[in-house]
Amino acid sequence: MIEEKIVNRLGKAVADSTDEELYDALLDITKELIRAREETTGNKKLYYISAEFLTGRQLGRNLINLGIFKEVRSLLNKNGKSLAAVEDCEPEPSLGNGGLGRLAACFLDSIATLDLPGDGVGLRYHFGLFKQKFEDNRQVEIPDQWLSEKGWLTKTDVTFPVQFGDKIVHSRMYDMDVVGFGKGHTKLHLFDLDTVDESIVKNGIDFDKTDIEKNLTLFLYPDDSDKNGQLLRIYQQYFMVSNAAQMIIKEQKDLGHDLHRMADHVAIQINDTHPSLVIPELIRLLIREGLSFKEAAGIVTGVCAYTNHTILAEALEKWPMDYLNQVVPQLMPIIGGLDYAAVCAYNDNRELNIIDDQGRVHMARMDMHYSHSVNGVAALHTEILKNQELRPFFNVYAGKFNNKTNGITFRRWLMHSNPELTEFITELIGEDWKHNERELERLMYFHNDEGALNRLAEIKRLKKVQAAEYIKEKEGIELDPNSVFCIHVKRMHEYKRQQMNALGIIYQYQRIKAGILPPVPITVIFGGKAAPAYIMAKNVIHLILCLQELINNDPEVSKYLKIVMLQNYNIAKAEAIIPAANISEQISLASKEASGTGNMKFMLNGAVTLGTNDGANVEIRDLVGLENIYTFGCSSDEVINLYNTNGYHAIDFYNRSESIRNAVDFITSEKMLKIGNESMLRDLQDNLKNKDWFMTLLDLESYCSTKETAIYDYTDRGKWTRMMMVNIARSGFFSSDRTINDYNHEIWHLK
Ligand code: 26V
Repeated sequence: MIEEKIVNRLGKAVADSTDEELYDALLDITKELIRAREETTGNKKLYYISAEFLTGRQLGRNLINLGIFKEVRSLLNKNGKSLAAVEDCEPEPSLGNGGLGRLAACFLDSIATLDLPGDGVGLRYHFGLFKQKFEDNRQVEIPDQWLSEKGWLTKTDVTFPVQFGDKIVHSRMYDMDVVGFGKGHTKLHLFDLDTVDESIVKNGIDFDKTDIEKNLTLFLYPDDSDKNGQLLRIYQQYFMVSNAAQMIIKEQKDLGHDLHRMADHVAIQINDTHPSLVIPELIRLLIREGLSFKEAAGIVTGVCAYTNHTILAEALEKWPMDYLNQVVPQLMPIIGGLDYAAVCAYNDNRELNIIDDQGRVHMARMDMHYSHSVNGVAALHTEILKNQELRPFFNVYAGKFNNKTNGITFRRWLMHSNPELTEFITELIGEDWKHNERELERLMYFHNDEGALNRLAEIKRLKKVQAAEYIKEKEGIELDPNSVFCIHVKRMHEYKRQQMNALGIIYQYQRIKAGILPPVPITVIFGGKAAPAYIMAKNVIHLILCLQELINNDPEVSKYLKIVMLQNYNIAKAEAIIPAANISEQISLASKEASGTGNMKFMLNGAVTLGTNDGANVEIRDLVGLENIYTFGCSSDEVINLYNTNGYHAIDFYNRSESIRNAVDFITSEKMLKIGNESMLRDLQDNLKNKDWFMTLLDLESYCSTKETAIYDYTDRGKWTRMMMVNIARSGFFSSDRTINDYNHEIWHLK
């Protein structure tokens, strides 16, 4: 049937068509098949509002969820074509920046799969985050031209008026179908403005920040280092939530639901603080519909739930009142009223005020007062929220706090990215795990079975060969599949401590130079973008790229050590390399990584975690046992105590340890200065010695010695493959289907 449809559409045989033509045809056919499926409905509907949806490419995902991936693949093969090559024609939507956005995409996949009525709501950014290029060993940002005439997004006639001060703009809604695995069909609604003008972007990613009608949805997280940048962020956020709120009210009215009973029919999940203005906006609209302020505030509290994704102070948004006054004056009386009610209720406890003494509006505080649920994203993270960061709120709202440990969709992160392992697992334990991931536990029967372990090792080796080919093609760097692959991919941030991995590389380099060789050659793969204004993160990229140049071109060292920093790390690259990992680097400063989700993807693909006791690593450790993970470094309690007592001084660690000194000094050695930029490398080095806010040197020695143990163990094939099998067997807990079930049963109560 599909072959016939393709031929009809293209007017020629599959074998005579180009990959682009086949992609275009499959796009249309797949969309048709999804639309033939009824949309999931129910008495209560969820709206998942998020500034980011890092959906990744859709063709493969949709074919898997429709259950026709294999058929299409063999149809193409039969005609001398490759589905992978066809999939490669799809531009990847650039609608997210990291874990928070990818989580939202996994959640949509699970919501549809569980056949729950729930849609995503966000923005249609023309150039997304930005595209990362490396020039002169530095990150350069350019617009990501991911949008095309034809794609998965469908332009609709739906439009809402949105008021910006004394101006009214008219939105346009675009929809993407989200098809579930087996059943379910929901939507992602992305709003835009027809007047946005891509031609105002000049010199990389610069543009006039004042012209809102032309710039509103150009970029995700436009630079906010000046006032106009911050105003633009508020414009974007309000535009997103005003559209969401108007759409929700319209849908409720269309269904004939009584707005007084909205909490019975609507759940809103606020994904971090970017959508927080939905609270006052929905209250404002309900008042316009004739409800009192008090009733409206009560209803909105019953509807809304807030997820916190970070304890980093700089990411907890607070907007100056006069900025809000300029962009959304209509919300100010509401926000003032909400603050007043909260202040009265809590006896002027200033820690609980929404508006602080400096006239700044704290978004997370508004969320906590006016949501019925507040959740963290991993067990440890939720405990830290309750006992430290949000303690004053926990004291008054203990019942609102709950944990929802993150998850990932196994459809993309195993079935699509690793079909070989998928087949093998199915051979061993049957198909049931695809619908109930906890069934992977059955793999424990095979964790001492030599035949099964050998097959597992062969598959890993195959994925390494494929990844090496991919990297050769995309980055021009040759890798040895017999080396141990250590992979460290995530946003560039000091708390994630890519700089610690780089110092570990220097330590290895110096040992090789001194004639102490590792038991197996080592490959370290990095990937990640730095925020354009985050100077120190860019310096870390520079350090890694300089090390890559130095080490890969040193014939004496490169036999034992190779470095790759992937350009423009994205979902497609993640899918190509994660299945090839032996060691999953999860080395954040304990307490700072709320959860991490990459750690789960690696585990599922049979990598062993090398990590701190942070975020979901703690839950991975508890599931696999200490003998199947490598943990190191200070605990979150110790780290929090160091912060509270000002007890950490990087320079003491530098002075006390010769190996730390040697590694840090090397950053500005003659060899490095020949390759890199002196001031960037020196700033990074000074920072490590004198500030090091994220305590790199604190855990450096413990990191290097633990990594040495892991690499040594890797040479014991029996031991290592057993660890791989245990990791895969215990990963079922991290399915986003489990996470979404928990959200549904404990927060949303849909169906
Ligand atoms: C905040 C801000 C504020 C300033 C402007 C740019 C910007 C961009 C993003 C954010 C939110 C950061 C929160 C975040 O991405 N958290 C990550 O969420 C993942 C999913 O829960 C979790 O696995 C990661 O550990 C956590 O870092």
